[in-house]
Amino acid sequence: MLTFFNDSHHAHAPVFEFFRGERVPCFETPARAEFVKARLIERGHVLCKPEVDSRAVLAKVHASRYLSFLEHAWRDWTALEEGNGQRQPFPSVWPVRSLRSDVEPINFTARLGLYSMDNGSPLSAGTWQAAKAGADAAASAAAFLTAGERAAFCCSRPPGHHAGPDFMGGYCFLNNAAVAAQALRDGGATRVAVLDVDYHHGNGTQSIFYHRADVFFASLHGDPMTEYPFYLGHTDEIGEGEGEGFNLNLPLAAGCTVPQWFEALETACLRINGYRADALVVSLGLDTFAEDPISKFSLQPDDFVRLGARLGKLGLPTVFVLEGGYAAAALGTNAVNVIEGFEGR
Ligand code: SP5
Ligand code: ZN
Repeated sequence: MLTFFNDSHHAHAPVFEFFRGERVPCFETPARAEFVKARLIERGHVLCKPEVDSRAVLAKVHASRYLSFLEHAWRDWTALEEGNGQRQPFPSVWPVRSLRSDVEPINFTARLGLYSMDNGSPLSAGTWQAAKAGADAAASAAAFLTAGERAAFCCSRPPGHHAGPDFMGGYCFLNNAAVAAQALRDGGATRVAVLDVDYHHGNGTQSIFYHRADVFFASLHGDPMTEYPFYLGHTDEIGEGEGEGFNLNLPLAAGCTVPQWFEALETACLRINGYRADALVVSLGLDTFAEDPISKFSLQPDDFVRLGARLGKLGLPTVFVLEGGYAAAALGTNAVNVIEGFEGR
């Protein structure tokens, strides 16, 4: 399968995140993408560099004031104080209910809070460069599909599905899956389905397309009553306005069985068939893996082959976008298993 790899992913390398009140090493590391790359090469897949500039598409899925903040965040942070280059910025205040989010403050930390859903998405020097190259990969993959290619895989990090119209969160900054879906629409696809199989609900992607009928969003994920991102991903979220009926959430209990997971996958696939999509974007989180350090589903490496095979049966031009998955050393095998299941290898 044609694959896109953004070499500048290395530029995004924050050192620590907060976890249960402690500073811990980041779960979302550069090594993740390198493990996937190594396995792709080993299995003979073609690696391409992203060459399409996603800026025009980004402007359709993200707010312009958010994009400008993100592009200049590191410059602004390091200009604040000597030594900030060696420190990570974190938000400490958020405009929750009754506070204003229409006015952008001047204070850096206040702006960071305005554009963040959590304190778990640390920025580093090259965050914008890495995230932008990941979005370029998604746009490049979509361009190849528009030109007639059957499928493409984007091995990009940071991930994207928690990033909403105007906020970062959950290690995500730019919503690569949304970029792929929008680019497919712009390339002439009438209806695009986005299927999110990451352990965590794809709140960002859902929000971006919630009022639209031209992009159907379906997600299977850990129940938000107990699992991140907590505040979205319930079954009664079916879309709004024009988008009503074009959003499907299938929350599953943390600790659910593999057959239960595949049953939900089947439900999502049947709905995608009913939607008569002409292209598919898969938010491929691999944190459903049994050994994942932060998640509670129990898929085994062979189950990823089965996942790929089921997706292949949909018979649609497909862009795979890598999302989560934190058992880094197993990511290569699990990602390639999906691809090879899809290809019927
Ligand atoms: C893209 C993606 O997978 N983002 C996930 C972000 C999750 N961030 C919050 C992590 C909280 C983990 N709680 C784990 C409890 C493990 N014992
Ligand atoms: Zn995840």
